[in-house]
Amino acid sequence: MSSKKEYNLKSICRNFQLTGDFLRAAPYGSGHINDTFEAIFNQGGIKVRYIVQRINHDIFKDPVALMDNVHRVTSHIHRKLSDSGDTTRRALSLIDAVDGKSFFKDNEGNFWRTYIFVENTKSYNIIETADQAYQAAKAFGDFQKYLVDIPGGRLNETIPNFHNTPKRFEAFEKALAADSCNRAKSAEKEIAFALKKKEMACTLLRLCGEGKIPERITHNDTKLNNVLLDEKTGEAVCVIDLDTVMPGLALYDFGDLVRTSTSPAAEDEKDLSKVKMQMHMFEALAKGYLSASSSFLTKTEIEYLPFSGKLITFEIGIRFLTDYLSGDTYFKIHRERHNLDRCRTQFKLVESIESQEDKMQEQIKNI
Ligand code: ADP
Ligand code: GN1
Ligand code: MG
Repeated sequence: MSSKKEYNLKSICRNFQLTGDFLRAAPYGSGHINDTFEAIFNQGGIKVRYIVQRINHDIFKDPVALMDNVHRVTSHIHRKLSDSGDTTRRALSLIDAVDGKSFFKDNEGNFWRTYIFVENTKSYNIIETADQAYQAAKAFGDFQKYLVDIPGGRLNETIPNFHNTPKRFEAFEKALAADSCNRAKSAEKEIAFALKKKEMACTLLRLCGEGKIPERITHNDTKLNNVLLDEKTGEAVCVIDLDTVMPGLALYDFGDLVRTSTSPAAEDEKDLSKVKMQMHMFEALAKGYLSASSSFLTKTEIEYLPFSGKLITFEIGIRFLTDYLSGDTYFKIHRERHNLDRCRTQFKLVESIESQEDKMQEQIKNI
């Protein structure tokens, strides 16, 4: 859903422990879920930026539990990085609200949070070089590694069944049966594609049920623009967008990296001939991810790395299609049929991965 609502950022910022004079704030980034702003303050003659976000509470039903996770995860990683001298660039840092909480709830029931702005970095919507793929995958691998020993018990599930592909498929079938916006006719090819591939949906959950792959703490939204790379050196600096950090499967994270970091086309590219899984990007992703995670991954997890790319791309494709059929109530859209365009690129990529799966498997063996 596109959100056009205006907020008084100056007054929202007053509720956080921010020093200096508020100068201005403006929408920032290209996330599909939250409302993100950069807020600029004058601190002793220097302009300092913050990221101020309104949590989408239609999607995240329990923002307090979510912020509890974010607080635990960021504090834990800060402790691990405490000797680096660079903690506030290497991990997200929350600015407390005036009352000491990690969020502020406004009169309309909106939940807000503020982060230190991680400067001199860039986030990419489209992968450009193999080194970026390596860096991004290494960063998410390190992220999983840091969280292996997070204290305090199981993290809250901020969206239950987030990567439960069979449940995602059921939701698609329901939206199709209802066809509440009369859109199924305009997506016949995509619907047929999804129905034909239904079978693969349950693979990872089955392996998990059989005890072949374990539950871990995972990020669950590892798309390329959720990691900030140093704008000069290109090194991965900071993993962001922690709303979905919760118990999950390591393969969900690797799969979403394959989805977002192997094709040279945008997620919503209309020219499908541009959409393809590029082997050299996959190789870089696998090397980067395994450089951080090979110490803890099981044999089966490693074996299913190529498959995970296909599955997660299929899953997100189904989610875009479901949202298109249901009238675009979940993902922000910026043009007509935006979700259908996004679905098409995903399904094209599924085909591309499928046609190269054997080679991808070979690649993993070589690494
Ligand atoms: P969404 O859940 O809507 O995707 P994100 O948390 O990913 O929201 O933030 C949206 C964008 O804002 C990111 O893609 C990134 O470009 C930018 N961003 C978020 N947090 C920071 C930060 N602490 N420093 C710099 N940029 C950030
Ligand atoms: C959303 O928040 P953002 O834009 O990083 C979505 C992901 C999808 C992604 C598709 C909470 O991610 O699951 O893979 O869009 N996040 C949520 O681009 O649903
Ligand atoms: Mg994001």
